[in-house]
Amino acid sequence: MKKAIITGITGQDGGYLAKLLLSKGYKVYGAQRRNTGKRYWRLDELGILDQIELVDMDLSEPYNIEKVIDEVQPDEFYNLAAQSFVDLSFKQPQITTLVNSLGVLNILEVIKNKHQKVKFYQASTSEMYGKVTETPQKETTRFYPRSPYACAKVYSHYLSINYRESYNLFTCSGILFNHESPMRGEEFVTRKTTKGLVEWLKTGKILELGNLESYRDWGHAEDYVEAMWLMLQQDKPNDYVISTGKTTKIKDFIKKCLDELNVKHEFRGQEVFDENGNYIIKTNPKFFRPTEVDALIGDSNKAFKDLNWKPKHTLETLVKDMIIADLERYKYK
Ligand code: NAP
Ligand code: F7E
Repeated sequence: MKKAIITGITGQDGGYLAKLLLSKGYKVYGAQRRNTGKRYWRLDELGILDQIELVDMDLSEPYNIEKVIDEVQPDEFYNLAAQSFVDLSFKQPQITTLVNSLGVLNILEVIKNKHQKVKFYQASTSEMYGKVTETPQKETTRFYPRSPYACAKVYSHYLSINYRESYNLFTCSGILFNHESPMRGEEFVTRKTTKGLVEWLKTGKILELGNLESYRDWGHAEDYVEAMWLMLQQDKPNDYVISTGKTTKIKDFIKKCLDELNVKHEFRGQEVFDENGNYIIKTNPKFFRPTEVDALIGDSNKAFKDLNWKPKHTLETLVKDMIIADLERYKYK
């Protein structure tokens, strides 16, 4: 039985990846940090909480990383833990860097010093392309990070490559473009929209958003975790862009959600009104960022060819999945 450690087990991707690995017969160790919040709702909804062995591991603490890897002796290590909210990284750049950069260094040092056979996956991101220098973006496109989050991820991306080249470790980075799902955190624009529109339907509470003009290449998290696993099953480690190759404006994502809910609406600039002229969505400047990533679209030909990976979902099935889940959660009839 293969053993895998997944950091970020309480996050969106952690849950889906754990479900995938369990279905393939792995023993899954879910690494969690100390937290007093509502933590296991995703693992509960996915029906896998009791099949995962939870272990304590904060990425900013090298000693607990070493102890857990020593005890578990994993075959594969998926590093999904991060301060992943771009907006917050402007307000908390140090904690973002500590977890997203030095946290990765802490793991790679343990693997290099004591566990060279462990295959390592690093969660890199399309945010590294930032102010894009080439369209579509592929593995060789120059990075131009636009937030402390993206800067920290560029560091860990290159560190993973450097440890592969310096010490012959099996390290892979997936440069994943935005991927969403019903398990997405409520602060990200897609889930904020699906949850917020359901709430508006139920209570009339106006949804407040920021810049709706940017474009994202959105996929489904369920498809993307499969690509992570495939990377670690190859003969040689490598880095891959994972994306759909289609890009959509935030406004059009919102429109698709409203259509899915059968709500007649009208956009006036960045704001949205119902058929009686009442607000559905209002602009709030506090959700604008100091620097924006305007347009992302990925080229995943390398992953299609080497990994034989292909997404099964479309943007339409993603929207449907997210809307249905929020309607059920918030019992809107
Ligand atoms: P997420 O839902 O925000 O989950 C992040 C996870 O990291 C949570 O489990 C969180 O634990 C954990 N974490 C945060 N700080 C930690 C620390 N100091 N020590 C240990 N764990 C810590 O993120 P996601 O969407 O699943 O994304 C997974 C990874 O892929 C992240 O590294 C993200 O940056 C990257 N990524 C995401 C996307 C995307 O579109 N989703 C695209 C590209 C790359 P708590 O529950 O305790 O907060
Ligand atoms: O923003 C705009 C915002 O926070 C998308 C993370 O998983 O994907 C994610 O980062 C866009 C931006 O995702 C609101 O300005 C407007 O242009 O959903 P987001 P993100 O920043 O693209 C990448 C690949 C990651 O790696 C990250 O970890 O939507 N936007 N109004 C808003 N965004 C938010 N969150 N909230 C708003 O009210």
